[in-house]
Amino acid sequence: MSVMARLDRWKRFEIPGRIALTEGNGELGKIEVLTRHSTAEIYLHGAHVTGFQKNGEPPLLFTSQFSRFALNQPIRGGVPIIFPWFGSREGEPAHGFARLADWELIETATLPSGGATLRFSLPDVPEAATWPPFAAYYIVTVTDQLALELVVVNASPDQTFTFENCLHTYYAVGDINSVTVLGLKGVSYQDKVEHFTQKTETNDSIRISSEVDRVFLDTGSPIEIHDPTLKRIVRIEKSGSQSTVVWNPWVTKSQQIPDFGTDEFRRMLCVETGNVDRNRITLPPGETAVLKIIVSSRPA
Ligand code: TA6
Repeated sequence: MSVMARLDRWKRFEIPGRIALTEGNGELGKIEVLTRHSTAEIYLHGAHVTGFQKNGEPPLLFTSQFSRFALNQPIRGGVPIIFPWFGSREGEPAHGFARLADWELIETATLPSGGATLRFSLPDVPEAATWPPFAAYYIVTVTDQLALELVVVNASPDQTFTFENCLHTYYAVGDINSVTVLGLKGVSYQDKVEHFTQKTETNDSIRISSEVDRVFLDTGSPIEIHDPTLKRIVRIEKSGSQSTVVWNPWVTKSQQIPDFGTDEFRRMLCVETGNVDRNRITLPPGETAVLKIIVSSRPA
């Protein structure tokens, strides 16, 4: 069946001039969003936002030129949805099964401001069978900002549901050497580059000049990425999140990642928002957890 034929069942969610279903890379279904202030693109595979760009600004998100676009493979860049676990897990795909699933588009709407919102739901996937029954939704709101909301409902009548989640956002930067990250002073973190050594951030701002893979815990603070090269400050407001992860693979690690260009680390930085490790969520029966980020940018 052709891609467009497969996308047919979502045709009713198209909104002329705002939301269009198209064939993306690798014959995957892609949604193009056009608003008064910005454009965005979202793959149904992983409900993966691969692009967001405000009118008159360079792209806000980075997606690798070497990304795979295939079922059973995560997309490299944009915003992978990490759920229900973060990191590696014996015999299972890294970072959970949500980013590998084809999500269902269940609702679209325009906003009075000229923006658009799209709602996705995670279908029943075989990998979910060993977890308590749950429902997961993802709401993408595109205006002059990008708002992303991962909603998880524990559908079990009697079991708690314990999981990790993370919006593993790849931001585009002009030159990694000149970028600073603000908002993490005084926060303790696990340094994955040094075998999970526990440390505390003492600097007002973080500079990246080698491989960085830090899991900051017990922090609800907003983060800013100051980018003098692009003359832009990116601000990440968050709610329902106690963890922030900062990742740049730098030279050696980049070379080990097959779907990542050797030099691409210079133009990206992951600042990820979620609940991992001791911040994992334990949801009582019938309860809902909402993880939300609002990403905005302003001139530096
Ligand atoms: O969040 C940082 C991290 O967990 C790193 O350790 C790193 O390897 C990265 O995510 C990318 O993981 P992936 O499975 O997408 O290759």
